[in-house]
Formats: sequence, structure tokens, C-alpha cells
Amino acid sequence: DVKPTGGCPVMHGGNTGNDKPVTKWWPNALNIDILHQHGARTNPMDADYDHREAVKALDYDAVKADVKALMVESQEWWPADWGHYGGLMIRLAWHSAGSYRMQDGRGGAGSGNIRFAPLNSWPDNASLDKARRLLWPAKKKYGNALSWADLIILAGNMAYESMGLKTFGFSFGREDIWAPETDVYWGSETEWLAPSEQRYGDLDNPSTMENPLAAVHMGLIYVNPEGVNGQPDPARTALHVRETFARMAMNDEETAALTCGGHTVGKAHGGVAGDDIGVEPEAAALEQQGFGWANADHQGKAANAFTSGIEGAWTKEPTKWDMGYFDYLFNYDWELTKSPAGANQWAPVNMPDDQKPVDASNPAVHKTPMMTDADMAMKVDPIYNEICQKFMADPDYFADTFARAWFKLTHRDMGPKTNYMGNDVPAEDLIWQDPVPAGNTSYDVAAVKAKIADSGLSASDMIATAWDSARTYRGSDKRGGANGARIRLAPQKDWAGNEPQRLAKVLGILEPIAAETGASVADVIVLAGNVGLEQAIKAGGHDIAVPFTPGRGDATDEMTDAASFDVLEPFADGFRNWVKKDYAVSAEEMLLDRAQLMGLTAAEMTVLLGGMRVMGTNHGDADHGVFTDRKGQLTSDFFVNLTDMAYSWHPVSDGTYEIRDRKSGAIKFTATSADLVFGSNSILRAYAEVYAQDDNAEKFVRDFVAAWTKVMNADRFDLL
Ligand code: HEB
Repeated sequence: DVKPTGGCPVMHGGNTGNDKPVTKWWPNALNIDILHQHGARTNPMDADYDHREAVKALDYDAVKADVKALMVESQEWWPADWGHYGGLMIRLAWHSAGSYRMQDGRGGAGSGNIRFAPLNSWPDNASLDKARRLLWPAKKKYGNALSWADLIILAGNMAYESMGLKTFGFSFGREDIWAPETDVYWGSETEWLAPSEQRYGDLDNPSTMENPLAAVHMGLIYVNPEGVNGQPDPARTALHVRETFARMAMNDEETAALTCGGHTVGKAHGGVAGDDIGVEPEAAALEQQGFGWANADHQGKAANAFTSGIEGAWTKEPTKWDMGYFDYLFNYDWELTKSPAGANQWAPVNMPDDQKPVDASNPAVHKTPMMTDADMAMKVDPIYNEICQKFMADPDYFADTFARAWFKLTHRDMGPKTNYMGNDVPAEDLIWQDPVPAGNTSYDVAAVKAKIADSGLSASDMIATAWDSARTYRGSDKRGGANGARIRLAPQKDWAGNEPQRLAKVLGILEPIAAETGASVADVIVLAGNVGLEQAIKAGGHDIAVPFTPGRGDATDEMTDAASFDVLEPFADGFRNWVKKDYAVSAEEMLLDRAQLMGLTAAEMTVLLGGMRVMGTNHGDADHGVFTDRKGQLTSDFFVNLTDMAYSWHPVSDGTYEIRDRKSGAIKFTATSADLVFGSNSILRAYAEVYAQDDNAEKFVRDFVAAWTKVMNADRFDLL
């Protein structure tokens, strides 16, 4: 009779907690799991569930009416300020969208990630758990077709509509995830709201904030409302507002519009001591049922809620879209004070009682309004001040600028307009949508292929160019990709990763073919890649066709916000064995990051990399990782040689490796870490073995073609 040891009467067979992942012993191992999130195992929908089809069946007007109605249905368990949940819902939508950062496109409202850790428990998201619970009846009623991601943004829009702003538009179509995102780097701090120094090179130079982060502290959406590290100084805060908003793609005017228009409604909550606000949702006791920040002193009164610790409204009528924010900010002097909860905030000097807003629970009492340090920045900073003057002189201009910036904020990560759904989709093309005109589909694909094959271009030139044109795609905000052929425009045509000289040569041959045949350049680039690939497949002794779907369009310079494409520049491309320069992050980590953004699985990443190597598509035609004696043929040689014990592997001084014949000691191949990681990492090695096996030589080619086609079509939302 075997008894469990350790005194515990119950066997702990499963590793059911979160504190001891099996890989914790090797913190430097690659986190391959980021490639396998959100699959069929987490998604509870039927296997054939098609979210876009479901959304099409939604009664948009009924949903909007219901969401609008609930704004003013105050619930006793969390009463609405002034009987209107608008402010709270707008903050929910803003914080949901505001985690977006343009450097890697991660974060943002597109996936409903605010339901999960860590975002659901960030200190900055206090009380937003209540907002989502208030929306539950609408979610419950409309079901699958109304994703949380859509509902949260829609609630922000309906809040504004209900308070008198004409919004610019709304799109349905965001699809929810069902587990926390594990790929997003939110910072390395181990403490909430750790001092900002931990993520800046120099706190006085906001551009030194660690990339791709876009918030001044761990657990905040943007800046500290009390000032840099909590020290009030509006001029200094302004510089950080500018940087954090720029990192989410907002210019000065958009930033001022959003801040002023955001704080035109609602209030901050800190009228009671915050000592027992309670723990965040992920840490809360079972009986809290997913709520955090329990607010023990709340006593069912709106005015007793504690959220940020700052207290007060920004305007006289906080449930109305009006010019009240500017009236207060610019018609009064403001002095530094403390909220009842002890937070730094600004108070108006000599504001008569009857000019003040009333208490959120008791209309008989007037309450002093406030400005945060970030609001004061709108007045103190000369650039923001000038923009505010323009807004004050022209309220319609302010409303329109705000509405457009709000639409951009809440839709920026949805990709091209073809993804938009519903009856409020704006007709206007917006430059940040990276518009691409519809392409021709009625040309003779076989004839174009024949012309390409006769053009004299090498297979490797064609494959590399198609790859370069497609590899910019990132699922995080659905930007980049081959559609539009922006590889022939600035800035992409000059990126070092695109080998500008060779690119110009290849385009000089492909562009006339497009002009002659009526195919878009974008299609011809991809088709040429397919032609090259089919040649390499044939040379390798297989007969497998590469699928192609015509219809890509060609964007122009006018359709391209060139500066906003800088963030899509690859600093490394493991698939073409290239790094722009030496980085603190390893080549294999950059490869993994890119593969995740492209939406590849580990097997797809593996098969693509191994296939690209032997076809001779390395950047600059470098030899590293070309583990074959028959370069140019699509074979599984990379994996066969990688796993062959006839060789030994040796680091050399420049950070590369030599692969030597064990017996003779002769150097057979050279490699980078982005090659050898497929032999050293136990998970990647498992995939490498699959493709090295004798029985999988043909599967290798099939899988390569499937993964290649996935990359070429990653941005073909027009086919959905
Ligand atoms: Fe905001 C609220 C801060 C931006 C919208 N804000 C709030 C608060 C704070 C803040 C502190 C309070 C909370 C509580 O409840 O307590 N913000 C802030 C900052 C910034 C901002 C710092 C940067 C500058 N906002 C913003 C934006 C927006 C907003 C952009 C939109 C658009 N907010 C908002 C609202 C509110 C707030 C609506 C209210 C809420 C309620 O009512 O509940």
C-alpha cells in the first residue's frame, strides 16, 4: 500500500497552479508557447463557427439601442454617477484600446483581452470590472455575434452618442480570445507602478523609454495622472503625454482632442480613503466572483467609489458633450491640492459654488471640480495650448477632430477597411487604414506566369522578393503584407532588409510584366515567388503546385503614411538569416517574435526556415545555414544535416558557428544561432526531426508550400 509522502493526504498529480511552470528552471529557453495561443483547445465555439457570418446576422440597431439604454439604468450594486454610466463606459473603451502600441502592434481593443490577466487586474483598470459586468446583460442577450471586444468599444460609442456627441463611426467584427495573451511584453518590472526610471534611459528624455512600451509605469495605460513618478509638474508631464501617445500613433492634435474630449465627461474617484479598495480581480477571493477592488466603503453610493484616488469631475455637466472642459481649464487658475484620498490634483482658484458640478449622488450639493497633472499639461504646454485655443474657437472642429481620433483609437488594430462590419462603417478612406485599392482578378494567370518564367530572374531572387513583400505582415494590428505592393514605395524600398539594389533590379523586370498583363504589381511579385518556388520544387524532384489567388491591389504614395511604416521595418529576419546589427536580443528571439506576429505555428516556422535556407534565399546570399550540397532545390537537407551526428558544432569568434566533419575536422557548413537553435532547443528539434525523417521528404515540401501560401495570403482579408 503506497502512501504519498510529504504529509499531504491527497496526491498532487497535476501541476495545477501558476507558480511552478515546468520550464521555470531554464528562464532563458525560448518561449515557443507564444506560437500556440488561442487555438481550437481554448475556443469554445463549434469547429465550423464563422464569426463574420454570425456578425452579419446581428440586428445592429437593436444592439445599439439596448447598449444606449443601459447607460441610464443605474444598478444598486454599483450606482451610476449622476445616473449615467457614460463616463465609466468611455474609460472602459479607452483603456481597452489604449494598451495598443504601434511599434509591434500588440495590445489594443481587438481581442477582448481586457477580460483576462494581466490587463483585467492592472491598477489603472480599477473599477472597469464593474463596467464589464454592467454590460453583461447585453452580451448575454446577443451572444456569440456580439463579441466582448466589440461590445466594449460599442459601449464607449453609445455613451458618447447618449451624451450628445456625433461619433464618426463604428465597426463590428472583433473576435474574442479565450485566454490571456502570452506574447505581449509589458515590461520587466516586478512591482506595480514601479518608478518610471526602470523603463527609461533618461526620464528627462521621454524618447528613451524602453521599446515597444508605451506607458510610463507597469500597470498604467499611459502617464501617471499625478505627474512624473507622482510629482506634479504639468510641463514635464506634457512631454510624457506626447511620447506615450505618439507610441500609439497619435499626433499632438489627436492627443489633445482625446484628452480634452475624454475628460469632457465623467469623473475621477477618490472621495473616500482608498486603504481598503481591495485586491484586483486575479487576486480576489472566490466569493468575489471575478470582481476586484471591492470598495468596502462604497455603501451603494456613487460618490463613495474609489478608483484612482483622484477626486472630482472636470466639467460642470459631466454627462454632456460640451465645451465645459475648456471653460474650466482656461477660465480659472488652478492650484495644487490633494484629494480626500491623498492624491495630487489641481483645484480651481475662487470658483463660485454655483459654478461647480453637483455631487454624483446628491444633486443638492456642489463639489469642487479638478484637473489632473495631465489635464494641466494641455494648458501649460505651448503646443497643446495652441491646439486647445483652436478647439475653443471652433467647437465643431473640436467635436470632429475628437470623433475622428476616437474612431482611430478604437479601430486602429482592426486592419484594412475590408474587415469592417455593421451599418455605421464610415465611407471615407483614412490614411491610417493603409488603404489598398481593389485589384484586377480577371487576367490570364498562366500567361503572366509564363512571362515571369521567361524573364531571366533567378528563383532565389523571385522567392526572396515575394517573401520580403509579404513578411511585414503582423497579426497584432493586421498591418503590412504583400497586398498594396508597398515594397516598391518609400520607405520600404530603401530598407536594408529588402536589399534595395537587388529589389530595384527585380522590380524593374516585374513591373513591366504587370503593366503588360493587367495584373497588379503586388500579384506579380507573389506570383513570381510562386514561379521560383515551383522551379525549386521541381529541381528537388517533386511535383507540387503552389496555389495562387489573384486580386491584390497596388497602393500609391498618396495612400501611404510613409512615417507610420517605419515601425514595420524588420531589424532582423531569421528566415533570410539576417540581422541589421548586433542587438541585445538574440537572433532566435527576434525570429520567434516575428513568427508570432506573422501568425505562424512552430512547425510552420521550422519548415519555412529550413526550406528558405536550401533554396539560397539568405540576405546578401550569405552561406550561413545553407546545409546542402544542392542549393536551389527545395529539399529537407537543412534538417537532415542539422540532425546528422557525422558533424560537430563550434562557436567562432564573430558569434557564428562552424559545422565540422567529426572524422576529418573539415568545415562542412557555417551557421548562425538562428540555424542551430533548431537543433538545440528541444521543442524546435522535435519539429526539425519530423522534417529530417526519411518518410517525410514529400510532407516537407507540402508543408512548406502550405506555410508559404499562408504567408503570401496573410493580409488577404478581401477573401474572407
Ligand atoms: Fe482619463 C477618468 C487620467 C486620457 C477618458 N482619467 C480618468 C481618471 C484618471 C484619468 C486619473 C479617473 C479614474 C477614476 O475613476 O478615478 N486620462 C487620464 C490620463 C490621461 C487620460 C493621465 C492621459 C492624458 N481619459 C484619457 C483619454 C480618454 C479618457 C484619452 C478618452 C478619450 N478618463 C476618461 C473618462 C473618465 C476618465 C471618460 C471618467 C471615468 C468615469 O466617469 O468613471
